[in-house]
Amino acid sequence: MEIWEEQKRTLGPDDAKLILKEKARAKGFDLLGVTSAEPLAEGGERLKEWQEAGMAADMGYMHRPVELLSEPKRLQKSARSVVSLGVSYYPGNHPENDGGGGRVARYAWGKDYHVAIKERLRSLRTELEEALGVRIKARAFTDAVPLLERSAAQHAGLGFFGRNSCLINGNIGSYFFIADLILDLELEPDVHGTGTCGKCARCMVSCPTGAIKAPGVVDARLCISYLTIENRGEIPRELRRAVGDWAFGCDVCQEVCPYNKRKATVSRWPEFSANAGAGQYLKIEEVLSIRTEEEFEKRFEGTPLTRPGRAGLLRNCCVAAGNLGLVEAIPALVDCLREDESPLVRGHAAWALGEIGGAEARTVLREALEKEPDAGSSTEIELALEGLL
Ligand code: B12
Ligand code: SF4
Ligand code: SF4
Repeated sequence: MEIWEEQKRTLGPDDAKLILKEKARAKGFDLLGVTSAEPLAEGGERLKEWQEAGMAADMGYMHRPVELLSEPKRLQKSARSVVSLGVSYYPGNHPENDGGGGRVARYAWGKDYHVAIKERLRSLRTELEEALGVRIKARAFTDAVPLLERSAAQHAGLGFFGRNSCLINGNIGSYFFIADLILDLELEPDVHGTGTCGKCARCMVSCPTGAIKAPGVVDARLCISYLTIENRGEIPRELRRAVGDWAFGCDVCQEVCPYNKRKATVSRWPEFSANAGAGQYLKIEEVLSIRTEEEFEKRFEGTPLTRPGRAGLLRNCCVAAGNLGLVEAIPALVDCLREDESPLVRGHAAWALGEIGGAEARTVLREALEKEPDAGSSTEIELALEGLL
């Protein structure tokens, strides 16, 4: 132990970083930068304002004290450096939605990134220990631990904050995950990332729900990504039409971004390609027919799509079906309305039937209203029927 401590002291912070950079590149990471473990002051202030404005919605983990999210030393007392890594997940563009599918955001086409990235992060840390001959105390994570990852990554020079609040890198755009290694090793810090959106405001204008309230400020309560992934309740009626065909996440504010149009290059990780997971579109009728948690877990195991849970994903597919006017989905929606154990699913199925319309939808809704035990779902059915008159 003491020998290791001695060796650690003699290491040049630059040498260690070079070795780390080489190894990270070989593991498939596209970006790497270092920042000190000092508090992320500006990010913390912005987070506080965001929380106070209610923009964190019902995400319990985003209501934690600001210090917990903005001070790396709270996560690891001995922390001296935060290594921020970027990995492109860009799997290409969506083909036209000719088959009437539920659209999946690009980051979720393939395997669960938490698992894929963490495996490589762990082996990166081990290889670094071997190369440097020192034992390193580290925390390795992506999107799983309370830390303002975008702020840390901007400090580490990975990019700048776009008006859509995403971190943009001048060479690869914004379709990349951020991963972190908090180390008890002194590494040479990089200069903070710089860049600018210039006069562009395309993301703000294009956001379907108006969720980008000010440059760099996204109100999660309105964001389709929140509504379809983190939200456990209903998708507010007034927002449903704006959700369009998105069944999981949303990419609009990144699709319109000129940095991505020019710079996005396809990920080198096979785990993130469409054929490694759920892919570009969900078959709406197939998802609507999933009745048990076991069936749901089996179908989406190992992908990010398990996050909203069975009822959440069926809710989303109901909304997409309604917005697509998907007549083929009527039988599956009718089954949801009659049989699904979740009032959330029954209520959204009623809404979708109301949107698609037609004599069959009206008959089924009337019949369902007589049997519906849940007050919220009954209201959904009544409103759907009113819209059909
Ligand atoms: C909560 C959360 C969400 C919420 C809220 C998003 C939000 N914008 O706050 C929801 C569910 C909506 C969401 C959606 C998405 N998310 Co998300 N999310 C997170 C999470 C867990 C925390 C984000 C957070 O701290 N929000 C609080 C606000 C206050 O922080 P912020 O928006 O990041 O804003 C920062 C800037 O304002 C910055 N800042 C500091 N100084 C300055 C100065 C200026 C001038 C500006 C403009 C900004 C700025 O400080 C703030 C704090 O860091 C992070 C992981 C993590 N632990 O960090 C992933 C993360 C941000 N998400 C990610 C992704 C991929 C997405 C989606 C693209 C997924 C999708 N396709 O559906 C969308 C993008 C939507 C969007 N435009 O942000 C990636 C982003 C990678 C990147 N290149 O930016 C992250 C980093 C996960 C990861 N490890 O890769 N997400
Ligand atoms: S992810 Fe979609 S809904 Fe959320 S801010 Fe971007 S464009 Fe708006
Ligand atoms: S679309 Fe324009 S304003 Fe929005 S993040 Fe990209 S460059 Fe910035």
